[in-house]
This record gives sequence, C-alpha cells and structure tokens, in this order.
Amino acid sequence: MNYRNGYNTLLVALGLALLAPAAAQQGTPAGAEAPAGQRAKAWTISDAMIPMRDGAKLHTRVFVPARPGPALPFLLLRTPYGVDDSEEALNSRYRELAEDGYIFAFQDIRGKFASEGKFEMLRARRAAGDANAIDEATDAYDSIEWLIKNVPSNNGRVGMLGNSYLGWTTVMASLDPHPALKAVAPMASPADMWMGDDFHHNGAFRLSYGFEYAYMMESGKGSAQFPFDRYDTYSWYLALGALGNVNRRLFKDQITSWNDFAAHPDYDAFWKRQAFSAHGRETKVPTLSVAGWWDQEDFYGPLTIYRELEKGDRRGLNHLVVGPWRHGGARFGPGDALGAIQFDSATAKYFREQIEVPWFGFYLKDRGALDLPEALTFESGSNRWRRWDAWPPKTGVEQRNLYLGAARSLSFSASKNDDGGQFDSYLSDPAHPVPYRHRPIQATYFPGGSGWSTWLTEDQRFVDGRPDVLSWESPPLEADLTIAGDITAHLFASTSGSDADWIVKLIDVYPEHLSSNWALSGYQLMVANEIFRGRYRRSFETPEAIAPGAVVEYPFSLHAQNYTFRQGHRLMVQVQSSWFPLIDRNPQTFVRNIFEAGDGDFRPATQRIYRSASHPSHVTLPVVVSPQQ
Ligand code: PG9
Repeated sequence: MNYRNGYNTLLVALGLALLAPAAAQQGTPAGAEAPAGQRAKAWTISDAMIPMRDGAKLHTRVFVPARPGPALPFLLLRTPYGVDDSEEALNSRYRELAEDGYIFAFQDIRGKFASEGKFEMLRARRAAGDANAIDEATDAYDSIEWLIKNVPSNNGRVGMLGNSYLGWTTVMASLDPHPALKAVAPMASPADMWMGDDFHHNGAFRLSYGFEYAYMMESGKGSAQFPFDRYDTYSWYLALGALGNVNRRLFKDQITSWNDFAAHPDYDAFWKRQAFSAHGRETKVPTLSVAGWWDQEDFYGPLTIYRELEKGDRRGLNHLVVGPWRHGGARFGPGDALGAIQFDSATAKYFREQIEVPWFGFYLKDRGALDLPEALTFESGSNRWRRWDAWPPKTGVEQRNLYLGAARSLSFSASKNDDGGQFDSYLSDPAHPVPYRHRPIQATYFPGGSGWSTWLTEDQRFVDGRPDVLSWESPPLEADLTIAGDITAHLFASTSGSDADWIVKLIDVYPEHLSSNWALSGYQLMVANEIFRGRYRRSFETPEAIAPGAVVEYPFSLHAQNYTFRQGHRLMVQVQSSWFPLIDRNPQTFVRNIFEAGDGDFRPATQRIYRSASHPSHVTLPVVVSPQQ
C-alpha cells in the first residue's frame, strides 16, 4: 500500500476528516456562504459555532443540499477526529444517505479541533439532578436545538449516526434525547473500556492501542501519531520494558488518559461511571446497533449496548445488525472480503442501501414499512444473512461442549481419564511474548499502511508452531456445523507463577487441499477469541494472586458469533499466555498494580492446561440445530 492510500485508510478507519478543518468563524450562521474553495455544486456548506448551555461553542459544519426541495431531516455526527470538510468525503462515506436527501451536520466535540472547551476522553454522564453539568448528551441536545431553529428548510427531525467514538456520542445523546432526535444508528460504539473495548479486555490492558490512542488524542487539540523510531513496534514495546517507563521517559504525566490507566488498573468507580448503562430506563429512541464480527476495536460495545437497551425496549425500537466487518467496515467499500476471507456478496453495500437508508427513511421521512427483524446477522462460512427474533437466539440452538483432549485432539466428548498427567504445558516467558499478529507490527494507524485493521482474520499458523502456543484440533467435520450466539471458554489451568494471562482462540481450519483457493489451504481463521487476566478470577474490583500450582477454573466469554464451519474443515482451539503488544505483558508474579511493576517482576512461568475428567477444559458452542430462516 502506498503512503497516500495508507493515510486515507487510516483516516477512513477512524472516521477522520481528510484535511484539518478550515478555521471556523465565531458566530457564523448556518446558511452563510463558505469560502470559494469550499463552494460546492451539490451542497451549500457553512460553518457555525453553536453555543452550549455553559457558553462553550462547538464548531459545526452544515451541508445543505443546494437544489431546492422539500424540508429535510438532519443527520448529525459528533466527532473527536475533525469534521468532514469536503463534499467529496461526504459523498464517498455517506453517499447512499446523501443521495437520499438529508442535511448533514458534522460537529467537533468539546476541546477537539475547532471547538472550544476541554476534551475529556469518553466523558462520563453527568450526575443525575445536576442542572448545570454538561456531558455528551447535553452537547447533543443543545446542538439539535440550535440546528432545528437556525438551519432553514429542515423538517424538525434529527437522526444521529457514526462509527466508534462517533457511535458513542450518538448513544449518549439517545439516553437523554432532544425530542427531535427520532432515530440513531451507532456503529461499533464502545460500551465499557475496562471490560471489553479499546483500552482493556477483562482488565488486561490493551497496551499498543491505549498508548497510541491516548497520545493521538491528548498530545494536542488535533490528532498526532506517536513518533516511533522504528517500523516494527513489537521490538519498540519490548524495549520499553515496564509500563512505568512510559511516564518516566516519554509522557511525563502529560497524557491524562495514560495517567488514568495507571491510577485505575482495576474495575473501580472510574470505569463503572464511564461505562454504558441504560439505568433501567425505557428505550425511547429507535436504535440500530451495528457491529462487525472481526472488529479489532469495539465488538463488545455494540452487543452490550443492544443487550442493555433491550431490557427497556417495550415498544420494539431496538435492533441489531452484525456483518463480517472490521472496525467501521460497513461504512465504506463493498464489504465482499476481509483480508483473505471472501463473503460472496457486497455485505457493507447491502447494509448501507438496504438497512441504513430504509432505517432513517422510515423514522425521519415517514417512508415505507420497516422490514427489519429484531437482529440481522451475517453467517460467515455459509455466507448468508440470517434473521432472528431474539439475539442471542432463544430457540433452535443447543449448547454443546467442545473438549480439549489427549494428543492435542478436540471433540464433543469429555475425557473419562482422571489420572494426574492429563494436561499439556508450555513455558510463558515475558522476555519473548507471543506477537498478536505477524511481525513487523506497524503502529496501529501507521500512515504508510498497517495490518491493524484486518489482524483478526490473519492466518494463525504464524504462531501455531511456537512452543508457547498450544493447539487442539478436531478431525475434519462430516457435515457443516453452524453456531449462533454466545461462546464461552472454560479453562482449567495452573501456573507456576502467581498471576497469568489466558488467551483462548476458536479457529476454523480450512482443508489442507483446497484446490479452489490455494491461498486458503490449511488457513487458520480465528472465529472467536478473548483474554482473561488471572488475577481477576474472583473479582474484577479486587485482584488476587493465584496460588502457584493450583488448578483453577476460568470461565469467560469469547463473545458472540454466527458462523458455519464447513464440512471438511476442522475446529481448533489455541491457548497462549501473551498477545504482544496488543496486551501488556503480565509479570506472572503478582504485584498490586502492573503499571507499577519493576522490570525485575517479569518472570517466566510454566502453564498447564488440564483436560481430565475432573478438570475438563472446553469451549461451549451455541450449535444451531434448527435454523430460524
Ligand atoms: N475505537 C476508537 C475509540 C472510540 C472511543 C474511545 C477510544 C477509541 C474509534 O475508532 O473511535
């Protein structure tokens, strides 16, 4: 990928503007003429500084279709990445919606780019009853109020959408909605940064993302890349050593989010306050949560938001769509492939044309009937869309345990053998952590192109042969096997250390002889995965050391999937104890706060994975026994 393409990919992945926004003029009313360079044929573009209730003004760029026509609804996108500043960007990323006829408003959130105020990473909701407080919901409310009063020819209705951070500002707005907010479609919104989204998974710190993103967002008002001195960040992070070196050598306490990571290693009030919760309220704004099965940043988020909103959805306003996408992958391109994996149809285009356009058309323009099931998921492998009346499905699915067996076998029958030797073991050495994707590991959003966005579909054979990665494999399947719903790992493991990370991957192994596509012969495609940090086995709030040598059960979610393992393919489970530098290295010696561990605390440990009758490590699969549609 050349530099320019890589740069565009980076920007698109983030939902960023293609150029820094033109300086906004204070008090410029929407509808005023934009400078000549920005004047567009199809749109009248104007900048406004919209006043919030506390006096801060937020830069907003408004695109009104130039051709006179009926009054139109707004689509509002609130971003920390700089507003879309060109007609071309609008027409490419939001083309289907733009062609359908909307007034678009892109807004820089507080403290970013041309907006006033202070940026706060994922600003927590204001305390109930505090009338003077502000948060993303009040900023959205005040913006909507201003837009419908000041932009001519609007129909008084507003929709919100956006990917990831923009999805989150959308979701926050819908919890305390302005009455004009009639529908939202948050894509890949995070829900809980400690439990399962960008910054941690089950408390294991996402080092490369946390470090690079915090620097990108908080080293200035715009976006900046950390200046790595090398291409392969694996060796850079390894050379960095203990996490305390970040502030000592680099950040000097100036990056707020990094300081928060270090001050709040456990699941304390800081993370709980920030996490998404509908607080038992009735779901009032129609919400279409959009997720990607191979989202490398926020997959936990949209499914959690859907689940939370469902609890208060008395009027059937809450829906879920999951496609075979990477982070934000439904927003652009056809979506017919991800990395080496083909899906036989243009899934992202289908979403934009057949789901998103009708969704907003129905709620904002009173158009048509909405032919949308409760949940719509793309079933990769068989490569077809499935409609569900509940997610996860309540009927037609049977929970079946896939057991790790002797001689690295994998089957649906548990071992009957209970002698003490029923385990496999490996040495996990923090000095040689397992790379999470093949090296060189470019910076996450490296301008020259990065493997980040598709790493979840990488062929796992690149680690299969390592002595510190164990694989268990089934015989070739005699018939297709489809799963739909939540997958759970139940690991029985011991460590010679006093803390440990456990990574479990569920993998589809393609047949060795695949003459229809040699590039996929023997391919190991990760279908589900997750990490569990052993110290949190009893409590996410209060970590505890693990007794060396004790066999401990670790049940944890590998999240949801809808996938068909084809006849002739094999199932595989892989287990390892590091995933670097995606996840920081566990010292494997219990220390109260890993951000304060010294270099000497990092020690090798021998890990045992048990597969006996009394300690039957397994993965529970939601096997479809009678498909709905
Ligand atoms: N995954 C990104 C993010 C969202 C919210 C907080 C931190 C990071 C994003 O793509 O916006």
